[in-house]
Amino acid sequence: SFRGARALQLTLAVIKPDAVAHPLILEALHQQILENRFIIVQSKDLVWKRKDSEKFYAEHSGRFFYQRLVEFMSSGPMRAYILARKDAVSYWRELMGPTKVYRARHVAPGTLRAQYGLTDTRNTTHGSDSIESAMREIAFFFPEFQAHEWIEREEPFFR
Ligand code: RTP
Ligand code: MG
Repeated sequence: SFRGARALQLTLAVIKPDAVAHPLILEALHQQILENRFIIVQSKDLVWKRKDSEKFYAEHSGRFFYQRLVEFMSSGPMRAYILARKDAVSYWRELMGPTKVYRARHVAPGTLRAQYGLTDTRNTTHGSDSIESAMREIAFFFPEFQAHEWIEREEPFFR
């Protein structure tokens, strides 16, 4: 309905290099996106240069895990998605589960990180943590994407 379409929200989801490296895990994660009724607005496979990685994670630059995070995220191909859904931002983060894999396995065993995560750094997926982050991160991964045009078009498209 008209009202329902208005409630759609965008988020940025990324399948990280640890998961893309394993075709069955990549496929399982993609399947989870579809089963949870996200609309895949755009997706692409890409590889980061070290500079991209450093820029994206600049907010963590002082942290002890920064170097290995930056190295890991530029170590091989990943897949980025612009996803749309009601409450997309929080819904995708719920599906991913806690950042730390041991914690995910303990408190949220059904989540993506609990099922497929390897370590606290190699934890399968990324998801924007707010609507503002989503807009910034979508622009980082998809500089050509016109979020405002998409939001205006969604009404007639989903009516
Ligand atoms: P993200 O930003 O990727 O959605 O993850 P998050 O909010 O759940 O976690 P955050 O604290 O923002 O950390 C960003 C990414 O850094 C890696 N990390 N490694 N102890 C570690 O080795 C460690 N802690 C965090 C993870 O890849 C995490 O997703
Ligand atoms: Mg974060």
